[in-house]
Amino acid sequence: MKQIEIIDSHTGGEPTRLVLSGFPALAGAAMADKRDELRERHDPWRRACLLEPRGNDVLVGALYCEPVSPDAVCGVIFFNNTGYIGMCGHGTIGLIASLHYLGWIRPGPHKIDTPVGTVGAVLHEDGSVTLRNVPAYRYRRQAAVEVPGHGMVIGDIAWGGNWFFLVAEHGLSVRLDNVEALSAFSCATMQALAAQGVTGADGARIDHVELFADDEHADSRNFVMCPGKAYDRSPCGTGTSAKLACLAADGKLAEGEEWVQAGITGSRFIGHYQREGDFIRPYITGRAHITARATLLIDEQDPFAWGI
Ligand code: PYC
Repeated sequence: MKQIEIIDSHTGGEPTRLVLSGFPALAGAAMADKRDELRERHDPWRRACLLEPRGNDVLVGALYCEPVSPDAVCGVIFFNNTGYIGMCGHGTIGLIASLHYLGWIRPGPHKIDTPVGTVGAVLHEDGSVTLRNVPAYRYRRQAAVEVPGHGMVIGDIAWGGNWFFLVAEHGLSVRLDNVEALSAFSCATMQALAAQGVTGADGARIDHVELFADDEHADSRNFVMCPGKAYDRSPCGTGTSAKLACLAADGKLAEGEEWVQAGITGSRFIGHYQREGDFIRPYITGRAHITARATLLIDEQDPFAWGI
């Protein structure tokens, strides 16, 4: 049987499956080239690893790769139930916690190559991790989209390592007991954005929708819908980065000031930013816990060997 070595973790409730070995070797000088090769030539491996019967829709995969830059500890390609995502904040925190669990890294600063750029991560002595994300920015303020069954929805479009549509006025209760309605609304919004040609820069598809509400124990609570129709159980590292970019653009959060972002399950990330020209540099702190170390087996006789 084919074997895939994995470590599972969760960051604020959102799972990450780190693939240590077993996938085909990927050619390419840049992480984006390796990601494209995985997508175009070896996508069944993503499916086998993440989809049922071995996985589920919520899992985010992280393929451990050799670094492409001299000072990075590794490279990583993130993927989910439907395809590939540029960056993943909770996944990077899970990756660092997993490498620490293996004894491959020690507390301190580390660099990681991703398909959208090199990110930094500081592993603290208490096990928490501060991600230094790729530069983030708000692309459009108050963009409008007509969402069938809901009417006109207004939101900001921002890049935080993925493209986000951030909505403050939606009329929904942002609580765990309302995820069905939140999911239906955000999926409808994502479809409407695509259908009406509302995109990120250079026509990029907006594949995350983020809804906000007040929170008693944080500066804000969010609900983040990911591509593939699974919502983020954590506050979403790239989503919190996009939020920081909007707060900075609106002059609502000063450079270096702390922002506590709660997610729909009540877990929290702490963020701040530094200005870098027209961009901001987001820093996101969170914590991951290891949940399993295992070997996935692929039996070629199994009709569902490569996922459902
Ligand atoms: O934490 O950036 C994140 C993320 C993206 C998709 C799921 N989580």
